[in-house]
Amino acid sequence: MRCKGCQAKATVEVRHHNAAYCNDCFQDYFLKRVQHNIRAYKMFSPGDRVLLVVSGGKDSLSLWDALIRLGYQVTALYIDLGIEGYSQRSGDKCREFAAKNGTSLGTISVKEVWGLSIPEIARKTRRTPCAVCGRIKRYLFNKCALEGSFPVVATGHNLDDEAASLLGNLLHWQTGYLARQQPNLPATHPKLVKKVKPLYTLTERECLAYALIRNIPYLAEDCPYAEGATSITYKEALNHIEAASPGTKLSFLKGFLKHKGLFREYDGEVELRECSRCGQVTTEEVCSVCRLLERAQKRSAAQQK
Ligand code: Q46
Ligand code: ZN
Repeated sequence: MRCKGCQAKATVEVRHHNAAYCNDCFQDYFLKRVQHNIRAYKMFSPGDRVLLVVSGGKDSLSLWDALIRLGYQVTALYIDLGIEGYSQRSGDKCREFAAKNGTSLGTISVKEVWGLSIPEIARKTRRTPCAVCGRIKRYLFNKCALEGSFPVVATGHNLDDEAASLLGNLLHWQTGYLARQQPNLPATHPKLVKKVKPLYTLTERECLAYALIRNIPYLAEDCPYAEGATSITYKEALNHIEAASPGTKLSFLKGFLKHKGLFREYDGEVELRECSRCGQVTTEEVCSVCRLLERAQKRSAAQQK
């Protein structure tokens, strides 16, 4: 197969675009897609300070690399979840990337902030680690962005993540989530920072190819709690369809975004206010993270008596 860009021998096949590229042209293709997504959804401008949440995996580190190369003002934030072994190894990859690129990395540790790690909070509140983790990560990156006066937070969610999340929301008719699922979530309150996903049209495989070509030191292992997650089942189902009909994942997501207006009426006008304890945005008197942590800390104190 020949490279679509320069006719040299191709190394990466991009089946959903019916194309193949050599290593150099694939990097150009990847950077162009990221740039296009940022512009098409008005995610941020070259002068904006962007807070990028990195996990040590191929997606967020590839995005970090791409944003640096595209000349954006990016600051990375690593959230240490306190997952034994895994968090140390994922943090090491982020630190290695930062050192290799002569850039800095901000870190916030869940255990240092609240005295308990994600698995401990999950155990004490009898929740699944992922349910606790998602909520706490969103809370922390919004807080860090506000404190650092960043107008926008970027995450490394890719096409596979977005298509799987769309499939899950449709299967369960989560109309509220469907109304809000988009690659650019504007700030709807002065204390909520805009959230964007510049990789939303790039597959997991494309991010992996970019990371390998760029020699990015990413962590290849999955979080131990990812096993058995329903999102993985949805990804597998979509991969199965994609193999038989390349391009389905992308057209599924793009078609949804085009017709998203159909779900507008479900984007309930909820009244947002500030949590009476921590000041973060919530719909109730006390935010869900403060309530969760209060329960976990009470149980922790009771067990120590
Ligand atoms: S890190 Fe957290 Fe994921 Fe691990 S505990 Fe679940 S949500 S699987 S992206
Ligand atoms: Zn709170």
